[in-house]
Amino acid sequence: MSKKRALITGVNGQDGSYLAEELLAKDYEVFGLVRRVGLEAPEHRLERLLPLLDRIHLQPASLESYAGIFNAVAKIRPDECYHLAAASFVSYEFDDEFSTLTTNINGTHYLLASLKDLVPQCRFYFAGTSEMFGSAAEMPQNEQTRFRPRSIYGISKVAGFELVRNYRERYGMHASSGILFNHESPRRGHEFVTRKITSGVARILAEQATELRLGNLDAERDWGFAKEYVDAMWRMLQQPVPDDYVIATGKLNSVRDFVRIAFQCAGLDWEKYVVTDPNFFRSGESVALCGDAAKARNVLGWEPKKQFEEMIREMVETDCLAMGVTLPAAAR
Ligand code: F7E
Repeated sequence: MSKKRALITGVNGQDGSYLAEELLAKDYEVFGLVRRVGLEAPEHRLERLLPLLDRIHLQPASLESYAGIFNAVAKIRPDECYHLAAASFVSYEFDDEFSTLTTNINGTHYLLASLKDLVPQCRFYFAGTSEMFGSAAEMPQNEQTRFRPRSIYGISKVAGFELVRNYRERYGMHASSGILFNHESPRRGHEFVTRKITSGVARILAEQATELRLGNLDAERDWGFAKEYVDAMWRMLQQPVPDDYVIATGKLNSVRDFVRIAFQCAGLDWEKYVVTDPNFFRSGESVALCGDAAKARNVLGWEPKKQFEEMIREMVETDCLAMGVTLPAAAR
């Protein structure tokens, strides 16, 4: 039997690289959509994919071009498509909200329309987000909770979510959305607070920095482990019927909690190093969102396993290793 073909957009991101690994381990043929510049300098732009480059196929295409997406889908003819690519940093939105909206909405639309015309039986996953809940009126949030996005990014994702539902209902496509709460790992981008903290700890330990500047330490998030969250994506596409699922841990922690544990892992007292900086505060951000993943547990058999502390330690250790420093024995 021929291998299943999976297409991943955003394959060089945190989630894309974990998903590519998982699908290769399941014997899929994996195709990743990347920007053309990525192919010019893979060692810089496709860093997370370096160990996989000889086992996956990379297809250059821009999410901003319908023709490019259509041609890529026509060439690959995937059995499963995981649409992870997006402008995803919440607080950039006010720098270029027009581009966040157009890229995220059109990219999703181009992909769905191409799949419908070329391979309508292809199963489709859309990366929704807890940012769609925004200032949600209830806690915790589940699949029935009304969306009230508070960011342009959240609005673009609500539009994508509705496109997916529309293609599912109107054209009978097997299209599902995951509503994923924050998920982190040693592969997280440095602009997000968790990686900023763990790499900051490593720099301080390596004596390359003396402080770490952060925004609101009281902000709370439901943080899970990214590798487990991509497994939930795959599970959604193996269901007989498409549907939408919240993926979350159901536990809230503050940025301060994350900071304290990360510095503790390095045997350091965080209060000596962390400086709050108004430049990193966000106005009108989402309230503390906390997910109820009961449906994913019951239908997909999915549940989060890695503990918050364990994930932070893994992130700190990886960043320290990259800086050439080891954690002090007492803190290990
Ligand atoms: O912020 C606070 C910040 O940028 C987390 C994306 O994957 O998850 C992510 O979005 C919290 C916020 O992620 C700093 O105000 C304090 O309350 O790591 P973040 P995010 O905005 O929650 C959702 C689910 C997505 O879908 C997104 O794509 O931390 N915070 N001080 C800070 N945040 C940053 N970045 N930098 C700070 O210095």
